[in-house]
Amino acid sequence: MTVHHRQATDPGEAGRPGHDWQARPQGPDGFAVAEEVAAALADGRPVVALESTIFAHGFPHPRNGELAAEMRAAVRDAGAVPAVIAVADGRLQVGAGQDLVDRLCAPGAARKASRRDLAMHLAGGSLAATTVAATAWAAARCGIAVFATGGIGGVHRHLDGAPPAFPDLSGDLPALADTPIAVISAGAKSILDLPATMEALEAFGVPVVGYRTAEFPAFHAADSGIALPCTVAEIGELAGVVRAQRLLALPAAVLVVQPPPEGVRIAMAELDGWIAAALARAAAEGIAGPAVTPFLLAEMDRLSGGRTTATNAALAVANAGLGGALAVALAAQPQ
Ligand code: PSU
Ligand code: MN
Repeated sequence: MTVHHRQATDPGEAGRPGHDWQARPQGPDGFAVAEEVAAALADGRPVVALESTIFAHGFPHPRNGELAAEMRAAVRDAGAVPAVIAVADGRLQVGAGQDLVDRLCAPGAARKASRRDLAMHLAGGSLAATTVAATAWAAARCGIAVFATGGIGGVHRHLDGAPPAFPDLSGDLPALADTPIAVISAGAKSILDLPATMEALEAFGVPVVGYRTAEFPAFHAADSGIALPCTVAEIGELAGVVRAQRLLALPAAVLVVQPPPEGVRIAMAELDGWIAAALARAAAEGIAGPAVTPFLLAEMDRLSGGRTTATNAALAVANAGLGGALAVALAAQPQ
């Protein structure tokens, strides 16, 4: 492991998990945990949570349903059980099957639920896809140690004029601050303000660990120019960091980042034009709140002739695979 600019410390013998959210294989109240997932959790076998907003709001139909199947397959290939999380039928569903995934993927069918939206969608019986914030929280609550996604939400850029009194800051950031789970991502999208996002992660106490990269990836691109505090080269080292975080009973997630696979990376210079155009259109159309991220992703897809979506799919599948490998390593040598 390379700890940049800091002295490496030995976490020592891993102890008991410090946080007081016990694994509850049957699921806490308000949850419906799929039998396969519940059985794996009860046996201490590896499970990887997957978010549903990436399918319902991040990809065009029908590519979204295919991606869901590919991500689940990548988790299985690594030796772990996938658990897609969503809100349906008045419950937090953990381990959604293809039927529910298909319902979520139908155009316009699902709402978007960040952590603060969960109660209203549960109470209202809505069909809702969970964001990074909501998925991480639900997974940790069920005792799932690893969650894989594409990119996390962050601090949105703002265009011209005076900055808003409070930035458009994704609920993902404060959720990562107090949700003990490992989150695998390709960083945050280059449509965001990446330096501000990294500052926020630091302020919120979220460790960011590069898997085979010393730079914070910019989602479609490998290079943001932002140096990471810590890099690991092997799964065992990564598992060591996650165990140390638990040993210390720290409340935050461990954010694991890896760049998109080599063949599908897009140069920042090429992305910049699409980003500027997408942001300008969002501003002109008055897009705000939770609609911003889905709008920008769809615009980038259109402007790039589908290239950003292809990159997004490839990195999401790669992250699911890395999540599976990490879950296997953690399960092999539990606390
Ligand atoms: N990044 C992507 N695709 C996505 C998202 C992020 O590449 O679909 C979704 C995730 O669910 C993330 C959410 O949690 O967007 C962030 O939205 P907001 O900025 O409104 O919190
Ligand atoms: Mn927002």
